Amino acid sequence: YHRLHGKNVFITGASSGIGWACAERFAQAGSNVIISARRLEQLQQLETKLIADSPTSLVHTGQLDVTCKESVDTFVASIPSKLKPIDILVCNAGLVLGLDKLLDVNPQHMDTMIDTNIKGLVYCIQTLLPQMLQAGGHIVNIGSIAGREPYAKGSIYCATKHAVHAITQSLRCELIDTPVKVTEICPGMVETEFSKVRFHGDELAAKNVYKGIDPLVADDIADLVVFATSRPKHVEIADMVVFPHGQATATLSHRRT
Ligand code: NDP
Ligand code: 8X3
Repeated sequence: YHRLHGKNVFITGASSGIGWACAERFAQAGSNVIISARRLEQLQQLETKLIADSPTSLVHTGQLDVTCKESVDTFVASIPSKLKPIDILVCNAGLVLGLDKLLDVNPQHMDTMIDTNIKGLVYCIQTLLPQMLQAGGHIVNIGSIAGREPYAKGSIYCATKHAVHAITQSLRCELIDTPVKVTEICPGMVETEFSKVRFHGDELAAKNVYKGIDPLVADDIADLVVFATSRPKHVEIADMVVFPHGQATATLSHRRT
C-alpha cells in the first residue's frame, strides 16, 4: 500500500461501519484522512483513535450531511490546504430505511434514501471532481449487491444502489481520457449499523439479519477499498462484488441452524 502514503482521502459516512473502517485503513497506510458524517461525537472518537494509532497522518474532521449540496460545498471549501488536493474520494454515506412492499413505502423514507444514496453521492462527486481532473484522483463508490439484484421489500433501496451502479459506469466512460479512476464496490451482508438503521434501532431485528451467517465486517470492505486505490497508475478496478461465504445472491444465503 506504499502508493497511499501521503495521499489525501475524503470519506463520507465515516462515523460508523465501512466508512470508519476505511478511515482506519487509509491512516494505517500513511494517508491523510478527511472524515465526515452527521454525528460529530462519533467522528471525534474516530479522530482520537486515528491520531493515537497513526500519528503521522493528518486528520480533518467535520460534520457533513451529504443531502445538502450547499453543506457539501461549504465543507469542501473548509478543508485545510495541507489536505488538498483530494486524491481519493470514498462515497460511502448511505442507508436503507425499512423493509416494505412498494405499496407500503413511507414517502419520507423514500426521499431520505434517494437524497442520501443518489443525490448525496452526486453532490460529493460534483464538488470534488473538478480538482481531480487536474491533479488526478480516484473515486470509490460503495454500491451494493442490491444494486445488481432487486429483491422484494427493497425496491427503493435497490433502485438507489442500481443508480449508484449506473452513475459509476457513466462516470468511468466520461473520465476515460482523464487521470481520474472510478471504482464501485458492491458488498453483500456486512454487519455494521446498517440493519439497525433499516429497522429504526431494533437491535433484535438487526441481529436476525445475520443469524447463522458469518457476515462480512467493515474491515473486509475497507481492505478492498485500499486495495483498489493502491494499484499501479494503469490499473483501474471497475467493480468488485463481495459476499460472506454462505451468501450467494442478494437473497440466497445458507444459514447454520
Ligand atoms: P452504517 O449505518 O454503519 O454507516 C452508514 C454511514 O453513513 C454512517 O457513518 C452515517 O453517519 C452515514 N450517513 C447516513 N446518512 C448520511 C448523510 N445524510 N450525510 C452524511 N453521512 C450519512 O452502515 P454501513 O457502513 O454498512 O454503510 C456504508 C455504505 O455501505 C452504505 O452506502 C450502504 O448502503 C453500503 N452497503 C452496506 C451493506 C451492509 O450490509 N452493511 C451492504 C452493501 C452496501 P451519520 O448517521 O453520522 O450521518
Ligand atoms: C445492503 C445489502 O441486500 O442487505 O446493501 O440490502 S442488502
